[in-house]
Amino acid sequence: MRFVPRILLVLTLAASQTAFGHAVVTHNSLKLKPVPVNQASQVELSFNSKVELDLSEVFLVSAGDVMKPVAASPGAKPGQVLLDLPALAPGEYAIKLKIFAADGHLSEDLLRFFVKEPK
Ligand SMILES: [Cu+2]
Repeated sequence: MRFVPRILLVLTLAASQTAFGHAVVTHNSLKLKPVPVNQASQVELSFNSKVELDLSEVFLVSAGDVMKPVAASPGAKPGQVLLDLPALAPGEYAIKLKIFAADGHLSEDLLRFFVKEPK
């Protein structure tokens, strides 16, 4: 039992290094505002830290794992990034992120979303 506190300390340190210093998506507009059908649109992402957009890569992933680069520009607030999506047919898509935080750490994320015909 004497070793348990030390293991917990190591786990806590590892977890905090993951939580701080890396760019993590804290908000994305996909949940609130669905991507419209056959119409160019913009997706808003917020990160927990400043992002180096020049070093980051964003892709739109379509059926069959087809990847297309997506233009990303800084938003008005710190850590905010705007993505320009092309007009999309109904279907399942994902946004693949390779984001460099201001501290130079790379983090990857995949945001899945659907484009649905309005009812
Ligand atoms: Cu980091």
